[in-house]
Amino acid sequence: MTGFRFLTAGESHGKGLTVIIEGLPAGMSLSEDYIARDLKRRQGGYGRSQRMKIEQDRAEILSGVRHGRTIGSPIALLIWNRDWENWQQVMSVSPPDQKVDLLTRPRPGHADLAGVIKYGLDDIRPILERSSARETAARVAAGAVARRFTEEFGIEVHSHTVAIGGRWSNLQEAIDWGVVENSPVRCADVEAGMAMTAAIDEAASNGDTVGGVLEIVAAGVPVGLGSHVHWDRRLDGRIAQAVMSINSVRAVEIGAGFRMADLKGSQAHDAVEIGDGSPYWWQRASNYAGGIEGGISNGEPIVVRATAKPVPTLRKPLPSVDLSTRQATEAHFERSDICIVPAAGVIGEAMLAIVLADALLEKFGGDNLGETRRNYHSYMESIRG
Ligand code: EPS
Repeated sequence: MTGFRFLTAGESHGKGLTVIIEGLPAGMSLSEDYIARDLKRRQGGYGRSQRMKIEQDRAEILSGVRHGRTIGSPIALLIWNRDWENWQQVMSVSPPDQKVDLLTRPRPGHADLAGVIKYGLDDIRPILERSSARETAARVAAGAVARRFTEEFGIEVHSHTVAIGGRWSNLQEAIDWGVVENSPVRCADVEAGMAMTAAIDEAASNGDTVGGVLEIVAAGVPVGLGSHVHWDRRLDGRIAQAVMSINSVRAVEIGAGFRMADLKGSQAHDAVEIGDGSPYWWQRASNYAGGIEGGISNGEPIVVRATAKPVPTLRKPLPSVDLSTRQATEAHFERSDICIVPAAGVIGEAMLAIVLADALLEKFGGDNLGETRRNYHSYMESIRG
């Protein structure tokens, strides 16, 4: 990442989460209210834990913005953890006044066991705190800043839930994003959405959890982002890495993805036709490629799907071992989400917006937004002919 760079810091029950973002041009409008919208969307979704009732995530802008516009310097954001109050001893920066119990029963599916071994610890707590999906609040804040930038170029990034707990959306027609935003599971197929909430209820009553599939769509991406010339410049590779890095994600596909395995060459590609000039003089008959060919955006919507595994923290815990006694036992349980697929869609939007902001900056550069926009418009004019 050379255009849009960001780093997050923070533990799940520490004082808060911070992000530093670098690379955006000066002159872009940005507000805390704008970022708050995506943070709120991330906290929603049927099946979230009690933690979401405690937190009301809001990012304070500490730097990089003056009088409502970016000034070209790094943007620092801070999200306080309201739950910190209840964890002051456990997460105290200085040695605690009281004895704090060690966590020694790793949860299968989480970073617990491999983490304590790797970092040479006798307590799972430091691993759990940073591997928690709480970190994704910081990513969504960074993603909102990236989204604000991509909007300047007419790009819209959305997501919706395709499946939860084996209940699949059957929607054939175009997605109504308004329906998605009003659905408790962020599903465009209302009937399938009801089956998904029932699957979450059933898992909850059994002390279990469910995963699923989410789809992220970016419309309005110009042809020509990314490149075919090196593995690390390919847009599809960059998107796959970004989406795979989201907690719980275990598989990523672009366009027809895994379904390509069953198609013939004559069925799997998108014929090129003479278009009507909106936005180009050519058009595609279909979008099996999911908007990317040869690692380069081809002007069609970018379509990414990801599978999120069921949350590994279980009220009815799986067998584990105790690291202190070396006896067989059950995994640790504090509290847990039953399903995070709707939230994972919002986090996926953030990661896709970040990759697109990075690729836009790489292609169009610019130290102020006017310069970036001029470069973009002159390129678009030149390819429209
Ligand atoms: C999360 C906060 C966490 C979990 C969840 C995501 O809060 P706590 O650990 O205090 O309950 O709700 O984390 C996980 C699903 C996980 O596996 O770590 C959040 O803010 O999204």
